[in-house]
Amino acid sequence: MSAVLDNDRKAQLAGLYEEMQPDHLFPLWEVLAKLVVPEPQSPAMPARWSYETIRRFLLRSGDLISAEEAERRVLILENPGLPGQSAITPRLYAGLQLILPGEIAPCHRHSQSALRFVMEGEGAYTAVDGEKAFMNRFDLILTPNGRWHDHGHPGNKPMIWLDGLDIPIVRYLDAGFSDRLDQPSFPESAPPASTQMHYGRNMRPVRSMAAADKAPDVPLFHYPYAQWSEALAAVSAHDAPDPWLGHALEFLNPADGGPVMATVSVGVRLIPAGFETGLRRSTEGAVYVVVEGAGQVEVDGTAIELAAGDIVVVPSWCAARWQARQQLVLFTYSDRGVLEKLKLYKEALA
Ligand code: 1HN
Repeated sequence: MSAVLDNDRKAQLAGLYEEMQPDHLFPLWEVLAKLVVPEPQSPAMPARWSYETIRRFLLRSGDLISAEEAERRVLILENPGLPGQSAITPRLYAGLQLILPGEIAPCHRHSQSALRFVMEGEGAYTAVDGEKAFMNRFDLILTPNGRWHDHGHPGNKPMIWLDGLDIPIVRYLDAGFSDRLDQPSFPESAPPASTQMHYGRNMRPVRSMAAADKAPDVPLFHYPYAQWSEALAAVSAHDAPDPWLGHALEFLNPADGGPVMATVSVGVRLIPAGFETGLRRSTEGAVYVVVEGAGQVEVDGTAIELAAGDIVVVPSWCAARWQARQQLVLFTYSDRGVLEKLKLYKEALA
């Protein structure tokens, strides 16, 4: 409320507020300016985590609790501006998960949609509705909402991946359900990589109408590094980089050509050595993983140094500029698809 009021009216208003409080009523004019802001003022802060630091604590957790006991042995990357919210942006979650040789992370399903991005190791799998995807470094694996999923590790070295989920979105929408299966692993339903062969080559199965069953909304759940890195390298060899993004590719859901999942958009970037992007703000809140290279990102005027393995968050409407000293390859996920669907996606470029 901006008007200047005399003390008598102020006191009367204060009395009024106090009297209406038991009836759960509150005057809009006291909060309107906070509710309707001229531009986004995210409570989230730009931040960076170093992989080596997280890894050290994660391995210590591995000595103390099993994947089975923990259900998922994960350290949450908590945004310093959102304490206690299990959130890296107001709308997204990030964590690093450790699975040790011989372990199983038991089968469950939930309304939250998840991605995995492999940081280290090989030989573990994620099974989605009983189909295993064996995971290699820098592969993207999805567990779309409502699908049964378990992880197992028949290999011989610790395996660590980034989990990106839409937990805050589902919480905000009061739409969370979950179940645990009464056995640790879902019974094998298809050979490993079966869906990759059906959907991962820019093709899809065709069946006679009598035989057609309904394909899931999100059929493909494994996007191997070997494929995306080849595409990104080819694109960067031929195109001029986008002035604000560098070379940028988005992973698609082959069923509809949209973001991989309704709530999470995922992509990769390549910023050539010596390249500096323009300053860009957007309403998406985005998480970045440095896959390779070195450089910095300036966020709202503060420089954040970037080295391989670093994880960085750029909240909504923070101005970001990327600079590559050595060619930077980034993995990124955000809520852009949600904002676009809701007609709330906006960018400002300088
Ligand atoms: C989950 O299901 C996994 O399946 C990882 O690996 C992290 C964080 C919150 C809720 C569910 C997983 C999760 C999660």
